[in-house]
Amino acid sequence: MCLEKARAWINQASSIAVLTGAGISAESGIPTFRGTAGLWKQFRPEDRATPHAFARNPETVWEWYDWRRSLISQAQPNAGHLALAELERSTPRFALITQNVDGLHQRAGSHNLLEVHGSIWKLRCTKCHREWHDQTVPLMLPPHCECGALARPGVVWFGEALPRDLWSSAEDATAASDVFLVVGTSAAVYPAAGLIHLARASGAKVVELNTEETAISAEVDCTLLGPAGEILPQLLNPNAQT
Ligand code: BJW
Ligand code: ZN
Repeated sequence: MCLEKARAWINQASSIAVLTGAGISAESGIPTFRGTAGLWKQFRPEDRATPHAFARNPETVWEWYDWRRSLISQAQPNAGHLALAELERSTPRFALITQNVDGLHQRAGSHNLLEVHGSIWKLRCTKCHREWHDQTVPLMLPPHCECGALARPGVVWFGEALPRDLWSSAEDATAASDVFLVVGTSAAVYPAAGLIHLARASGAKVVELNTEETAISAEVDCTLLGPAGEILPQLLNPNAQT
């Protein structure tokens, strides 16, 4: 049974890496991107999450990000985020690689966190490239840098490179892992999804947690089907009932 096998692999592991996606925050009330209730059913990625969309219409893009900032500011980390923070405390080498920009892993107490798609709480100047944190909700739109130029959300849009140092740390942690957990991601977006292939090629046991089967289910060692907020505590808490 996957739950028992995965527990044994985790207990024996000295190095664990985890890749999370929007699904881990779904139980906190934050919409995912794909699927029937996903953001991409309402908005086209080309109109909201590309440099071209921002250049064409910064106000519309900022309104969308400001709405999401407001939603996230009212959300709380759930049992899945908390279970991963606890796993970090009990694992000698641990990295949490997240595609999420919501900051809920930090708020749950995770430290060795690699936000490979950036953070919705960061702003970046389009001219001098200065980056800063701003938790104001709502923002005065569109926000500007102290140099006077327009600011953009500090996230990674389609067609943009992931932050180089973070990405190379994510690859190193993946390649070094004995167990690689893939939580709440459709594994549709690259290069992040490529970490799953890297983990397998490096000999890690790969365990997927998702409410449904995904593009990578056939390639992983086992898949645990169910909500991350329920499955992660069951998997990681040795006293939990199964
Ligand atoms: C639950 C649950 C519950 C629900 N419990 N589970 C190779 C092949 C094909 C294409 C490419 C390729 N390499 C690059 C590309 C192009 C592109 C890409 O991948 N396109 C594909 C979509 C076709 N990639 C890029 O453009 C990337 N950049 C790049 O490659 O640069 C190259 C370059 C190099 C050098 C110079 C210049 C360029 C960048 C990708 C950036 C993605 N950005 C976004 C927006 C971030 C900001 C924001 O939030 O607004 O990132 S798009 C969006 O998708 C967001 C997410 O992080 C990302 C992944 O989504 P995720 O997290 O998997 O969410 P969902 O909704 O897809 O899935 C949720 C899952 O949860 C589902 O499976 C549910 O079942 C599950 N679930 N409830 C557990 N309770
Ligand atoms: Zn500036």
